[in-house]
Amino acid sequence: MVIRTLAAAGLLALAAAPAFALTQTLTFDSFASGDVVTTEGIAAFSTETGASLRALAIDFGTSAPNVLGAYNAGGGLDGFLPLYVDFSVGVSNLTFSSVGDDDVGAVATINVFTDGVFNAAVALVVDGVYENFQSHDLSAYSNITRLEIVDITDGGGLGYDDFSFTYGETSDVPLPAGAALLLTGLAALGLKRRS
Ligand SMILES: [Ca+2]
Ligand SMILES: [Ca+2]
Repeated sequence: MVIRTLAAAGLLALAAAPAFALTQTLTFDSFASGDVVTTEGIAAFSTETGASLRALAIDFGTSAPNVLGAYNAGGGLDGFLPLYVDFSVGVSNLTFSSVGDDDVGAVATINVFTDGVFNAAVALVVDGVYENFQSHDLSAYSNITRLEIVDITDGGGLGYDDFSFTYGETSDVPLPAGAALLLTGLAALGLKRRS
């Protein structure tokens, strides 16, 4: 009876335990310049069929040496190609940088998908200072599963870097293991009480 009450209290405590999150920042800096990038961390990167995304050594002074750039089927750098980012699990607190902006204001559209469905179209706004990393904050959205950066109009196109996010906030604790630990602990408590 005592154990059962303790177990119930313990399970409640487990359920109410603060959720934890892992953080990843994808920098493309572990690639050699020119390498094709399809995945980093829990993200998959893609663009139009036949084109590719590559790590590109352009030192903008922030996250050296590489940024992510799109190359067309002919092998030429083409910053107007769309960028698609798919996350293997939903992510939150997402920020990323665009680089190489030449124009001022909204120069692309970010389609945000959450829990697998389209949620919002957000303007990608830049300051026109080519050398600056332009940070974009999507922390208003939780459980982002896909980003599409499309309709790029910036002169010469854009590059990207430093996708940072958290994930695994719901529960990454394997329940059987957690429950086993809990029960072991409670059994020990029960034994102590009896002695
Ligand atoms: Ca980088
Ligand atoms: Ca540009």
